[in-house]
Amino acid sequence: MIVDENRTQAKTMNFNQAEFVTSAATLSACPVGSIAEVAFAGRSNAGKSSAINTITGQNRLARISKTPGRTQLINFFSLGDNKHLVDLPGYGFAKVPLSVRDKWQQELEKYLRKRDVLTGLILLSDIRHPLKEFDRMMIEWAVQSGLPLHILLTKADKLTRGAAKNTLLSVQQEVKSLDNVSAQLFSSLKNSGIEEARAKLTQWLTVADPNENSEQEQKQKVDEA
Ligand SMILES: Nc1nc2c(ncn2[C@@H]2O[C@H](COP(=O)(O)OP(=O)(O)OP(=O)(O)O)[C@@H](O)[C@H]2O)c(=O)[nH]1
Ligand SMILES: [Mg+2]
Repeated sequence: MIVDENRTQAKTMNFNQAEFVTSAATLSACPVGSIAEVAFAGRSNAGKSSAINTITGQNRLARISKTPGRTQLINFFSLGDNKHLVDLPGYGFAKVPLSVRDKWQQELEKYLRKRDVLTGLILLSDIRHPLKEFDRMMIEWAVQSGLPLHILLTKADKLTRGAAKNTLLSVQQEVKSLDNVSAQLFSSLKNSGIEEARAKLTQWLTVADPNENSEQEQKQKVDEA
């Protein structure tokens, strides 16, 4: 019996048809009814918003900026079927007033701790400064929380192919012993790494879909009959 996973996954994940839903300043303002979401986290300016645009093939979906601290709210993008990609404010940006930053960090932390439909974290790290202190904290937290985490080493175009590969290998080496932590190269400028990132998102968001399972089960029953 063969279940055509590609067919069902392609049906679920309409990356190109992603739509902006809402910007939430607090956990309680996050959309109700979401059944699964993957959040994009990382230092300010790492390329989170750019990656969401690249993965969805839409240049202007998430706002990007040369000025760090551009994304100041928790932004939700729908992929249909109540599944979402979530663009988080960056951490570690010094120029935002402390009071504002504390508020973000608190809401960010609340979101990460309490959002039970969160099924995975994409951690973006500039390949020229991979895995700084906050990134490591995020990885440690994800592992402790049992949340899968996938690292995008962003702006891979800034290094030669060989240097980028070496950085990837050393990051992979570093996370090798951790459960459900993986890494890949990514460049929004060169549109590279898109398929690998999409595959990870599809895997996480499809597993979380009860309808998808029952659809597969139904198909299985038909095939077995
Ligand atoms: N060369 C290169 N530049 C990139 C890439 N991705 C993003 N950038 C640039 O990096 C800057 C920051 O990108 P954003 O996507 O806004 O970063 P962010 O992580 O969302 O930043 P905050 O919202 O401030 O946390 C922008 O000037 C982008 O054009 C990439 O793959 N290659
Ligand atoms: Mg941003």
